[in-house]
Amino acid sequence: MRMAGKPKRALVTGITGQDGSYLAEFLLNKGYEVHGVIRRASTFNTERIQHIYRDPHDDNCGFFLHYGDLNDATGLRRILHRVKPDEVYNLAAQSHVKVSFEQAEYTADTVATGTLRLFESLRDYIDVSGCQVKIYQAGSSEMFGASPPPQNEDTPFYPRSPYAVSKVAAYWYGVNYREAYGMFIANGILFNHESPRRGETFVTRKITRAASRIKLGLQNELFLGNLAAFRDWGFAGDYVEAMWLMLQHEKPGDYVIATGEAHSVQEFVELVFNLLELNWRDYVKIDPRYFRPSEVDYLLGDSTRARNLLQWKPRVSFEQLVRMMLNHDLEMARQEKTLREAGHKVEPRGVPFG
Ligand code: NAP
Ligand code: G4F
Repeated sequence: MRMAGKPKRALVTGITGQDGSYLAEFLLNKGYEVHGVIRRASTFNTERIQHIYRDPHDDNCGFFLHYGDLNDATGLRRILHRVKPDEVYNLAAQSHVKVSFEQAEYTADTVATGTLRLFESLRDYIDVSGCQVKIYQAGSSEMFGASPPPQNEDTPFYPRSPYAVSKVAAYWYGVNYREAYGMFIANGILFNHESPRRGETFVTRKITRAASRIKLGLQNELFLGNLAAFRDWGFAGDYVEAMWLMLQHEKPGDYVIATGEAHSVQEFVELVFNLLELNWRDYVKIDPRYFRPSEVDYLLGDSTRARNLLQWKPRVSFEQLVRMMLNHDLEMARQEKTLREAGHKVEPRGVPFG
């Protein structure tokens, strides 16, 4: 139990990811002490949290990072005992659906068994310390897979990738640990959410990034896979608020978080290129390499439960989201162009592989 006047303490796995960075910002703004789990990497992987990083030597720092990995139970246990969190947000995952077909075992080990490791560590920590801990588990609309839209909490799961199967396992570990041990575990079933911080190999960011570079003459084509799939795309900043709200509710539950509006990948492409006054058909080429062995055709969420019980609703519309991402990537492309024109040898960040 936290002493009166002390800030609440949150532990976030996956803090270096898109959602982790927005959630950390959100919790810091609410006055939380935030602890994040980061993986050791040979290059910096903290770009998304650079702007909120605080030197641990400063008084009242309030933001701390710990090396850890969902594949390393001993380290997780140590972090729990050191941090003594009030709330744990499990966002860490190998989160790319297409990659999960190439690295199925690794994906299962991180997404399914990794979640189990964390829950087991938490179970023991709660038992030994006597402390209450509220836990958020990052579930996905991919779990619905081939179930027809609209999907809500009562829709059967029909996963279509190793990633989705692993998320279903993690979801059921959450339900089971809630029922077996009385742990406060909330499963968020979040539909696709994007932002200027979205990983560059997810389709939305791949499109806004490439279209911006095409507009400025830095590249002249964009290779994509299946344009016919429909997704319910929202803004990541809105969705992290829902994660927090789930843990403020008196009872743990499972919640769909979605906008209730679906668009095809082709519609996303058309809107982006139209905003840039370009004809997408002149630049977009289909490369079967980006097709998935089994696809999820249509995701459209019904988030009535979250809207009623958590008073959550999305604030950013589809078009606002596209414009936000495009403005960011246009600015990046402008900076790249300026450097090139000044004679600097500049490579685009990363390789367009995904
Ligand atoms: P993301 O940008 O891919 O971030 C994933 C995070 O997990 C990164 O911080 C990554 O660290 C970390 N990670 C990966 N493997 C790990 C491991 N073995 N141990 C510890 N950390 C590990 O994903 P996101 O979009 O923020 O999504 C957050 C969570 O929500 C994920 O669980 C994802 O599956 C789920 N989700 C996302 C969406 C969406 O539309 N964004 C929708 C539904 C559910 P590095 O930075 O070192 O790679
Ligand atoms: O952007 P995507 O890779 O996201 P996907 O597969 O929907 O998964 C994302 O959302 C899930 C929630 O529903 C999360 F759980 C998961 O972690 C991740 O964040 O692909 C969206 C659609 C797919 O139908 C894909 O086949 O876009 C299609 N697509 C077409 N061309 C492409 C491409 N996807 C990618 N990544 N790259 C392409 O070139």
